[in-house]
Amino acid sequence: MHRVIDEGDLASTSFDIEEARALLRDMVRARTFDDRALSLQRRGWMSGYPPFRGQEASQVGAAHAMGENDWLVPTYRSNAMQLARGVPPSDILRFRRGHPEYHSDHQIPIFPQAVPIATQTLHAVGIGMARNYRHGDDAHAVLCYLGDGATSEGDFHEALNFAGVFDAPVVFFCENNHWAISLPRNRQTAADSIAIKAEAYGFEGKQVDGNDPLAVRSSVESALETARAGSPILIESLTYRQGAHSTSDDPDRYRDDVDLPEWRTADPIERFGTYLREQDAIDDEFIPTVENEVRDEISDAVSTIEETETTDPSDVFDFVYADLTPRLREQRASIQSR
Ligand SMILES: Cc1ncc(C[n+]2csc(CCOP(=O)(O)OP(=O)(O)O)c2C)c(N)n1
Repeated sequence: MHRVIDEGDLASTSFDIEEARALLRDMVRARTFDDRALSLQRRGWMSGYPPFRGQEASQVGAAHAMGENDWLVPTYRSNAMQLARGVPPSDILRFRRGHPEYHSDHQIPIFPQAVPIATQTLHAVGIGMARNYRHGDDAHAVLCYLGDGATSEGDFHEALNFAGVFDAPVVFFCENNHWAISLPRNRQTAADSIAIKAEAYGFEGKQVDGNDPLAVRSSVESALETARAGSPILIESLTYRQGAHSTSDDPDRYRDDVDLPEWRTADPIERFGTYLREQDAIDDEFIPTVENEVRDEISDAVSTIEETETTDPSDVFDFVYADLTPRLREQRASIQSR
């Protein structure tokens, strides 16, 4: 298990100061995006949003470990990771406004966000197996994001089993944020950890302090090397979902005081920011400056989307049924007559 870096100084780690600053910058950028997305949802700009507050170190640390050619297989919760990987905020906002495709011309190897739980684990193994068939080399690995709740789905077990048997170069990056909507981690599995599950499929599983971006980055970097060399691996990143599951959820209904050690629930930005200030790696202006830049970036994205959007509300009827049911036909007609 990678421990929290709480003593010694940055110079004694393998991280240079610029990289440490870049990690903090991307964490602050992600949080500023998250806050803004929540307020946009509250004013009806998009129908729903799943916040990731508290999980920035875990996601940004993992994104920073990825090589240019590594595939990212994300979910609805991994927006911090996608931003840090280079997906423009405007693409994520557009997606949440109902546009299924990313529109920018960026060339990042990335799958669409999965919303059905754990289905993406099978897609990730498929990408990994395709790499083996096509190249048989160590060109790239696949990083597959999933939540703790996904580990109870059959797809998860099928994916890990196939990955083990077919040497799929996949890092299963399980972000254990301790909740699957209202279900706490201790009701998700009776196993001591999620990482231990990898053993049943014949490969390594490890835990990392998901609130420490340096630890996550280092852990994922070595996992990606393992995967590129032909062995899957499971990482359980221990973090905490500070907010609601989504904008349709009220966590006060199912959780009171947090019964977890402080290192697990500590705010990752406060913690890493304090650490970098103590190391004289940043000054007091660093975080507010990033926040202001990102607020401007998102305001521009929102204006551009509003100016260029061509959504027709009746599109929602087009992609589920080949033949609409009578009731849905009526609803579509009613929207079109407005
Ligand atoms: C196959 C499937 N079953 C149920 C749901 C409803 N659902 C949405 S999120 C969620 C909980 C997922 O929890 P976890 O995997 O821990 O991820 P987190 O939301 O905490 O990131 C559930 C059950 C779904 N989206 N897909």
